[in-house]
Amino acid sequence: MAPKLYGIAVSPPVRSVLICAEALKLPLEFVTVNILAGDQLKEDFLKKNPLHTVPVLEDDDGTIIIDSHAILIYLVSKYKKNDPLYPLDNLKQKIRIDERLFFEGGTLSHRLGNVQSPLFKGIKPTESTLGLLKEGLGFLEAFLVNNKTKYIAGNNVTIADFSIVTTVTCIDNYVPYSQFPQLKAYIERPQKLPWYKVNEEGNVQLAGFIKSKLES
Ligand SMILES: N[C@@H](CCC(=O)N[C@@H](CS)C(=O)NCC(=O)O)C(=O)O
Repeated sequence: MAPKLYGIAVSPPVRSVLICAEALKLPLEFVTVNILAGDQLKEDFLKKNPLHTVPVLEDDDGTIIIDSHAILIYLVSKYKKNDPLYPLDNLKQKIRIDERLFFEGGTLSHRLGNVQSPLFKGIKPTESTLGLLKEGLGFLEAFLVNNKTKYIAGNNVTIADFSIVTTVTCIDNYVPYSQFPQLKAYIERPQKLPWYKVNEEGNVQLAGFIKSKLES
């Protein structure tokens, strides 16, 4: 049985997992949880994930994982062990990927959430929350400038790119990444790869939603 992925395509972390499945050619059973309609607060879903966030992965043996970064690690480690996307057998490369994933979850997504969650409740971003988001993009620019790599954790695509690309293309609606030259060049690289199409539809839908909220 294919693992079940609970989520909705407008969510960047859900899209990072969809991209990973596409890159691995792994079939997933997609179960829509419409967070815009409050489905994530229903009792059945809260039993799976008390944090009421998507994505959630439920594997066929009952294993439940409630964080996109952990899901990315799990899928590659289980279904394509030691692939360059997440090489368990190469500690130095693996730890760089982990570091970028923790940065994405702990800093970048967190700062995006501080802009986006209030906006969805009708509260516009402030100079301060936008400033922190811009600083977050600046950190990515510094990683790329300092390390001179083509991708965010080295010179090949890894699961860290799946996570960073979906978030940065969403942040673009608030703070354009094109003002950071290395970041711009980096984000354009995966856009040419076959799996990138998975990011597009949900990203466009979310952009429309953000625009309408910013203009209301
Ligand atoms: N750290 C989590 C964050 C997931 C997250 O914040 N998801 C948002 C959508 S992008 C969500 O489900 N929000 C609904 C809610 O908080 O009720 C991950 O990467 O999986």
